[in-house]
Amino acid sequence: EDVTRTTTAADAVAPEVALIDGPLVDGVFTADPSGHVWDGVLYVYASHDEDTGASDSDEGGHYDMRDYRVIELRDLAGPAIEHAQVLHVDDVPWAARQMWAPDAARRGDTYYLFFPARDHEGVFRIGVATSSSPTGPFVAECQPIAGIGSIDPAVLVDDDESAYLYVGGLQGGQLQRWDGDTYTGVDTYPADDAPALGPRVARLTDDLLALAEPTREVLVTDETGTPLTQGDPRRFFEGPWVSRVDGVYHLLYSTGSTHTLVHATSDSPYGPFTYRGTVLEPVAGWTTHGSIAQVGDRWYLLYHDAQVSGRDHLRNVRIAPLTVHADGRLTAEVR
Ligand code: FUB
Repeated sequence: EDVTRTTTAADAVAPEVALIDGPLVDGVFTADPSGHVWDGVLYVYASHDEDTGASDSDEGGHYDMRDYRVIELRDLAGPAIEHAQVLHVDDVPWAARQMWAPDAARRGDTYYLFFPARDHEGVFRIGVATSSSPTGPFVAECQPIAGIGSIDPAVLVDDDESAYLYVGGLQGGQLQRWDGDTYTGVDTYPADDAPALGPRVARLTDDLLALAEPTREVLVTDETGTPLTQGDPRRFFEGPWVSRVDGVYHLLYSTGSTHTLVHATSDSPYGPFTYRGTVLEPVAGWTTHGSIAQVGDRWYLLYHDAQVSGRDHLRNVRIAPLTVHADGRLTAEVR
């Protein structure tokens, strides 16, 4: 298989900046984009969706991804370069299947790929792999990161170089089976009128390979400081992502069954975060998942949808301009 694939340049122009219109890459399904700008280049770390024949289930068994892709954008108008052979499940000793949403980080000359996968007992764990190149290939650590599980890792490297690892996803993502840092194997959801289950966060060690502290739950509240309840359509479901915008920490996440990408703000990477509203209205397909990245002086949303395939588990990564409103709200301009 080719290691790289290239799309044609953009055929649509946003009001101020030319952007690729439509999927960033053709001929391959990609999802769960995590965007990072390093040395002026936008790198998008993505799941690689495939139809392996795995059966559909409430636990997302048909999201049966086996490897990751990196999409490199030196110009937002294109072309986009897709790098394959970044990390494959067969090269991760502890992982059995379902390489779900990844993220990446850089420290010094080393690039880190954080990823979830089910282990050989069917438990979602978080792994880390390293490379000397932002486009891999990455070499995985032999064991998953101890003291943390579930899915959808996202790493914030703060201005003081402290790095925080966020994780979490309900239902197929198994967050409801964790009691703190212990996997119980039992689905335990709060009552609809009780505080919702939040994602978890912990600071990473300086080498980014382990937790420096136990995880803690990230609380999301309404504007009065009252925790969102499990029955609230705005509550957390999966896909946590934290970025600092104008000095404020923004937590993006998917609300799951209400299919909306929303955000909440805080003055601390640990929260509590105050719910602020919708970033992206529901897209085609059951899942929604996004990240934001600043290129030059403008912010962009990376997201996916299932518009091309019409099938929930075969998605395409896209980019849209993001407006940072004067009151701190974020909204994407999807055309
Ligand atoms: O891609 C598999 C799962 O779907 C991700 O981990 C979730 O965030 C959702 O996008």
